[in-house]
Amino acid sequence: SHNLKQLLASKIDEHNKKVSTFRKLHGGTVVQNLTVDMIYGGMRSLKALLTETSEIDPEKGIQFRGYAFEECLKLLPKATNGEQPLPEGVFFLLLTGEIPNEAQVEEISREWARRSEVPEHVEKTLKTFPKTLHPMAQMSAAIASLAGDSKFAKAFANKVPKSSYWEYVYEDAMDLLAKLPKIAAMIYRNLYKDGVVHGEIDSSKDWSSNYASFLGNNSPQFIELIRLYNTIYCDHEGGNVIAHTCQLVASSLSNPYLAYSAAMGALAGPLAGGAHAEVLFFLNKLTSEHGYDIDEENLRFLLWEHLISSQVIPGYGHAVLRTTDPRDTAFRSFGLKHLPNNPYMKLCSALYNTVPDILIEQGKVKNPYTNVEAHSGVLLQHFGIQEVDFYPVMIGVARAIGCMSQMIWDRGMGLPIERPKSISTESLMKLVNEK
Ligand code: FAM
Repeated sequence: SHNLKQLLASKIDEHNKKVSTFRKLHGGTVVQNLTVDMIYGGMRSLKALLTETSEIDPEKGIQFRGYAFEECLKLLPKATNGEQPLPEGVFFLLLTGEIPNEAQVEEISREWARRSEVPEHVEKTLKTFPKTLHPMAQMSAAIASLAGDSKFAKAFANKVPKSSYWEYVYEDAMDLLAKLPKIAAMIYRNLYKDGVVHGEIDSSKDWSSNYASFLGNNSPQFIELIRLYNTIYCDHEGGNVIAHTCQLVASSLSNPYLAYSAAMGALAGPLAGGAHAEVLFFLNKLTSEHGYDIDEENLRFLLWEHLISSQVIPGYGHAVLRTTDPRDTAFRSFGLKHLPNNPYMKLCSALYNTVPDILIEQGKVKNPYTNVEAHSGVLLQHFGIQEVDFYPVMIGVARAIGCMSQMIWDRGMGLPIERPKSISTESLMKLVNEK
């Protein structure tokens, strides 16, 4: 949308001036010491990446441009008769740092509807894939196959000035976000249903409404869940493998489609996108052996048994956060309101009241409270999305909001190609011995 792009142009300009002054003053300031353990430990807690869109606060959870998640739930515009924020609004917020008004959100909905058509070759390609090909591999391939239409790639070939790169990345980002719901739905319907995505895009509706109906469920509650889901998973600062992959690949000025396709490869890994399913497997295990109504004493016993066999309780604990994830609080209140009688929801509540005390008693975890995955899978199951292999695809649709916002800023700020220095164990030992 025209206005959003203009607003962005002035924001980027302003920000670049601020950064330039800051770097002149502090370019040589030491931020943090690097230890040997950080190098061997997946660079955990190494502050070496720049992400403007969001940041995780250990006490407050994810903050989108400085707004805590609860504030976003309150402040972001809702659909008529809806209670959940429209993800179009969080996209506006991540891009500009401002809470949009309803008209600004509406403009993005219209723009995404207008750009939503998926090229025929992508649809055909998806149809030729065997049903055994994992949905994430299909998603990655479908996104890569959009790269032929990249406006950024064309502009780059035409040697546009570096200062205008972001404008073309913006165009690709808008196109990609517009098409993702249909692509996800095509994968879903091909793999698990009749192979037909029902219904045309309705340009009077919001992004999530169209997405929900493509998936095959038009119910107002499911649409609301999709709005909440996309808002919840839109961004998670920059160091997670999805965002980092996307940023790394795009830093070589590869086009947004290829960068996001690579990010989908990262999300496909069980350590990244597998957690929704882990919670469901755990609930299935409990209920298949003990039914749905497990009394508290028995539940405590089963949880201890599980822990003693050195397994983790999925849906609890966090690497950074030190309190209940506010995003889980939002999922949980959605569940309590819309599916209070769902037997899994009841079991989740029993766990919610029991697990933290047990984890505290066990004395190992840094955070005994729920993370974002504690209820996510239960909610999707309730509305008929039963196929756990598909869950990362849904995260992939949502996370494009954050990854694309940041990519527009990466190019707007003219960030260089990523090229950290690697080191061998031998050289590292030598370096340490010389100290
Ligand atoms: N149940 C049992 N033990 C747990 C635990 C849990 N839910 N969470 C952490 N621990 C253990 C952990 O295994 C470690 O034990 P060891 O010292 O024996 O290795 C100890 O407590 C300290 O861990 P920590 O520092 O508190 O957490 P980490 O930063 O190492 O790990 C998680 C963070 C999320 C990987 C971990 O809490 C976990 O495995 N949780 C369960 C799985 C889960 O819910 N994953 C989804 C995470 C989600 F938020 C996401 O990222 N999508």
